[in-house]
Amino acid sequence: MSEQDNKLNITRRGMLGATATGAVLAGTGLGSTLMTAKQASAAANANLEPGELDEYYGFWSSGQTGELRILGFPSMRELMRVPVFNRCSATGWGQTNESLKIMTDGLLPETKEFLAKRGMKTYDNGDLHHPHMSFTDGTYDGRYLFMNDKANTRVARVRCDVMKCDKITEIPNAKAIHGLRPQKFPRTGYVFANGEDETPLVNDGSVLDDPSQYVNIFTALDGDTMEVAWQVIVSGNLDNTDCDYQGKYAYSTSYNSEMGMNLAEMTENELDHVVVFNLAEIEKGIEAGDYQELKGVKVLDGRKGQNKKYTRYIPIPNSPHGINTAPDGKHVCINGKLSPTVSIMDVTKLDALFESDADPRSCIVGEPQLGLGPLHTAYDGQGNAFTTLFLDSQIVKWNMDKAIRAYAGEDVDPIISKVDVHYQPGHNSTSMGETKDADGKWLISMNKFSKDRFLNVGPLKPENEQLIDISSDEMKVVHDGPTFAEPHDSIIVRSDIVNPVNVWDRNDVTWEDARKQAEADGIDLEEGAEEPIRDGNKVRVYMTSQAPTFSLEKFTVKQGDEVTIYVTNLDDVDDVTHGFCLGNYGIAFEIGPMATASITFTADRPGVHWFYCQWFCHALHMEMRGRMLVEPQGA
Ligand code: CUK
Ligand code: CUA
Repeated sequence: MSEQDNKLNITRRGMLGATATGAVLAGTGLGSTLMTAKQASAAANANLEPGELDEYYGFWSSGQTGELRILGFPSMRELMRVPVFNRCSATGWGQTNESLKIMTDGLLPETKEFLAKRGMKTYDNGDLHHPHMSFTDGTYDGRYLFMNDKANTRVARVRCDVMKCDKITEIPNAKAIHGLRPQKFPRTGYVFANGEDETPLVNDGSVLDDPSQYVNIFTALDGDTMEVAWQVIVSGNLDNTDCDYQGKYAYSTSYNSEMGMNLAEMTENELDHVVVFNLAEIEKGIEAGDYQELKGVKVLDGRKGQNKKYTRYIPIPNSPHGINTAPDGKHVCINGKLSPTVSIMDVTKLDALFESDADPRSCIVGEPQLGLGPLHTAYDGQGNAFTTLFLDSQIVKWNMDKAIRAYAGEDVDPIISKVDVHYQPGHNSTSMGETKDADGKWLISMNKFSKDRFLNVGPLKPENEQLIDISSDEMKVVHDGPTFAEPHDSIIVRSDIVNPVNVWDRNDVTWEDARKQAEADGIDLEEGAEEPIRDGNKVRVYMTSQAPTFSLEKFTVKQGDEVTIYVTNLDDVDDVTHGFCLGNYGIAFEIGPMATASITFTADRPGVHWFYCQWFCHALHMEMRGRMLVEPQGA
């Protein structure tokens, strides 16, 4: 669509929508008082006509579900679920050799051993809070999405060309990766990841109930290789993290500066802190050899009181949670959680902290009181900030410049307006809001409780994600979106930045191992083989799929054989995905257009076993099936 078509389309949609909304409201007699024309037209744009496409992609985490979700935004239509740390019945994620390679390659040797004893190859669960896209020059570049697993201390990457996870790295030495952000400038670059839970640095049981010997770990990964670049030991539990637009600093909120082990101890201090990481100094420290090597990673000491140039600790009230860099490239909001304040940090004042040992609080230039339970802040790119108030169940819109002037003594009120949300918001996100291209159109409030907002589905309720029009000072809730457990965070990315392919490239690395094995067997993956290749008790079955048939209508193996089935989908056609489901063997997976997928299992059930295509692909989809004949042992 040309830009002009796009404009025309939006105008037409806006006008039609506004008329329709107006008519409905006129019937209630409330039309003019409830909505301004501008708001009505924005609301209409959120409800797309059938066939219309969204202006943004939304990338959503899913908390303890462990997957990434893709939404069309602002329609809030869920478009796709991308399995990452979880298992997926539809796609075979966690079953296919290709996905297992991704899920296991980056595990620590000790974890592989621990899991093997439980008969597992990888963890079954994950807790994915923070999805963020790779950056170039301060804005999204459409290459990758990075995300954390708090449950099992991992960081994963999703390729934006195919929207599949391609790397998962378990982080050594740290525990419970929580806050995560990619480097904004000059590019990603580093991916910063916070270890939330404190443990002994060498956690082998030699130190147990002696919290004085516990530490926390901040990790920088290389976003290109997904290997750990370095780690820094810090004091206090690391919560959320962000970084500047200059490529000089990363910073993490830290609650529990007390290093307490229970609630009373953890919340004793009025002030906790933000830890600032000086990237250049850390790199110099590594070059100078000022580190210890632990589990193959260079670990520097950045604890409080070390007086080294790696870190600075800035006192912040009280158990701060979210930390968000503003699109102005200068200010950072630190959300007080137990304090009704948000602290504004000026990144241009950080150099002085490291160079002259200035008072750490000298970089705080504003600290407005906004309401109860500030957790996260988003931006409109016009100098305004939007902060979630968990306890007040509100979003507050406020002006950063006014907050800074008020802190300097001027009599100005930074608060512009508040809107009720339903209920208890955690994260919020604005369109392009965590980049220098924040556009100030939409805000999503990710509310932890929905209570009475939807039909009752039993004691476990969905969450409620509310779409808010922020194009004027008065914020307007225009849509309620129920979601299953438990997205924490989201990003909203202009659709022109994300350009996935429709069909896989046959040279994709995903099935490199399958390709090598086929070559060794003298088989072309794209041709398949008429008979299984036998190699002792290992049997390899190569087939292709083309709607509505598999290239093999049957194959024979022996009971006890270790069977690997490779399926290559030759349908070079948009949206023709096939599936391979082997009945009563617990086997099922997806094969995208022009992809290869494979699975390995022991054929320990003799008899006739049907396999079928489990992805509706053709009018004769039901007929797309075949038999695996398993000869009984000793036959
Ligand atoms: S944390 Cu969940 S509401 Cu894990 Cu991003 Cu703040
Ligand atoms: Cu192939 Cu259904």
